[in-house]
Amino acid sequence: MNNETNNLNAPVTEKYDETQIQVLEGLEAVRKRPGMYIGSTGERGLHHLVYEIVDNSIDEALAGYCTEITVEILPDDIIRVTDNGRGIPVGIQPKMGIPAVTVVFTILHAGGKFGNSGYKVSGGLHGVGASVVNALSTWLEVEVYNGEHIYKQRYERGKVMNDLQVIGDTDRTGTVVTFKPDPDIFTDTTTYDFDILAKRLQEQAFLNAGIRVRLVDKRETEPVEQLFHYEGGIKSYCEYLLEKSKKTALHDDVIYMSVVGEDSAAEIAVQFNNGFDTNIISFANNVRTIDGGTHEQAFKTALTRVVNAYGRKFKILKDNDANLKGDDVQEGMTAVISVKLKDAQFESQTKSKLGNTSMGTLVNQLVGNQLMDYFENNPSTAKTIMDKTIAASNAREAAQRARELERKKTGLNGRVRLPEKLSDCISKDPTVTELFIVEGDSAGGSAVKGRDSNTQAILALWGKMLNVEKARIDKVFTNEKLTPVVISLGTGIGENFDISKLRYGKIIVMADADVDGAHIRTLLLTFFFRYMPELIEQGHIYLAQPPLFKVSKGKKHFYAFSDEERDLYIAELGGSADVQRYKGLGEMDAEQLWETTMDPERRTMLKVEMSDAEKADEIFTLLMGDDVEPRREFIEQNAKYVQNLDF
Ligand code: TTJ
Repeated sequence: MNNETNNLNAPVTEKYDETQIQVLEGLEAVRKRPGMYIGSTGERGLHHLVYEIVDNSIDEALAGYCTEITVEILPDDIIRVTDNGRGIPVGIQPKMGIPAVTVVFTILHAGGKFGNSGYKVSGGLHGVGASVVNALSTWLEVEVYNGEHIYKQRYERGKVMNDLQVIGDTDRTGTVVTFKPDPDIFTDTTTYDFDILAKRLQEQAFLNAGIRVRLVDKRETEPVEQLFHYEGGIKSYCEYLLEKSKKTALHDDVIYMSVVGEDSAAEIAVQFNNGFDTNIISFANNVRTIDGGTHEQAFKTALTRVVNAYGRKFKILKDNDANLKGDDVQEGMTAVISVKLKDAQFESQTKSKLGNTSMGTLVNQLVGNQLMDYFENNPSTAKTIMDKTIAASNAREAAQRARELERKKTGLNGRVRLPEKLSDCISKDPTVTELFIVEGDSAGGSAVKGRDSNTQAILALWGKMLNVEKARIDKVFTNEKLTPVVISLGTGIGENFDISKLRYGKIIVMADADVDGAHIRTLLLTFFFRYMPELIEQGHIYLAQPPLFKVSKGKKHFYAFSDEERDLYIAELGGSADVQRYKGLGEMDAEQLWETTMDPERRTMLKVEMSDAEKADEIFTLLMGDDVEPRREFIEQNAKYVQNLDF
């Protein structure tokens, strides 16, 4: 780089004129389509201007010549960036015939030509440089301190206002750039947000260990200042992220790995905590790669491989144990990955995914070598990480088994498929819908025919099988018989029970008025109590009351629900009445079932109430026994007589 001082106040040459025309056309394009160069003209774009300038100072720091960068927000939201680097060269650039510093600020895409870090970012929004900032500023002034003189040049909306001038002498070196974003461009806002700038500058300080980055807000009378300085670099970043997460580290030292190649470099900091989240933050050439890419992928793959290899080598993993998975290793992990490379390729829509395969190879080797060494040299940390990973793996497998069991139990496999034995109603409004759980297929058939299909659904259960099993209630719970009930209700079961998903407001158990019917009622109530107590607590469970007798004479008939009632009707009809005893629901036709048991206008039902859950549990336990009588008593005690239910 030609760094000689020329006669800066010499008359403008012809060549200067030609260049100037090109320049104006270039920067005019930036002002016409600012979004193409800085992404947006909103708040993001406004802040992007600062990053574009600061990136130049960071490059100088990477080159090893700059240790301090100061960003000031001055009154009127004017930005000033100062560094203590070598200063932008002021000598005449041979090709253009104008000072290099003028080229930097007036020629599009000139940014990067003067940074000699070798890692300049190509593509994307980054590295378009100082000329774009200049083009989008009402005015911009640059001062260069080269250890001898202070040089200054001013631009307005990208146009050179004066030749580069010497304005004084100095023994210091550095660059000062001051600019005012153009409100004609940034029409949303020209107000800077301290926190937005702070976050980005802090990130840059973490990524460039040792550098001092200061942010000073001078807009108010009392200036606000923050200094970002981390000797630990990305190790400090990891510690900072842990602190922010409020989790506890599982090991004191952050694991750090780094490699510097010829045209590339990679460094990784990792720490595990007692939480469950994974936080991986990756960068390429100091640019955040939100979508990851080759560096991040290689890190994850190599990490999993090393953890498994270590586990096998030291028999922490048994021969027939399966390999630990990436997700298990990464649980509760914070990692910062920072890579630098020539000709970085950025992919994905947002250009925030690193594509260079060579970087995958480098990171893979880095982790493969250095992490294994670290584990072998720090066995207690290695053991802690192994234990955490195995715990995560066990938890994941247990959760998987539980999900499968749940699916088996409820038959819920993603989308709900209603049971075959359910004849659903038309309405989906649980404030009006009812589910009749009916014993036996033939009764089920009558119920389906007789019902009001608008609001009444019928679930036919079991048939005769249950009688064989008698009181083996635990078997009933675990086998498939209650599955259709759970699916029909829609609530799920146990831990996953959700009453808001209940598909029917009334669940009516309709069983025969005999001992077997009582048995079935008890089984169902026990099931509801154990697995869906809210259904009982919130008054959703009812017992249908089918008649025991039909008393008829000629065209007249009455249904009787007790012996006393029967005798009453016989007397009323005068002696020779015909008495039919219903042994089961199956003996009634659809019409009869409707008018005696199902019609909301005429039916009688018992509402099951559990005022004292603890006491009820005891009763249920009692009911598990072989005696039928206590069960019948229970039903009588816990069912409240309600007529013509309408609530
Ligand atoms: C380039 O190589 C020769 C010595 O100077 C190198 C250089 O350009 N250094 C440099 C540029 N330091 N700081 C900058 C810089 C600082 C700001 C605030 C803005 C811009 C555009 C560049």
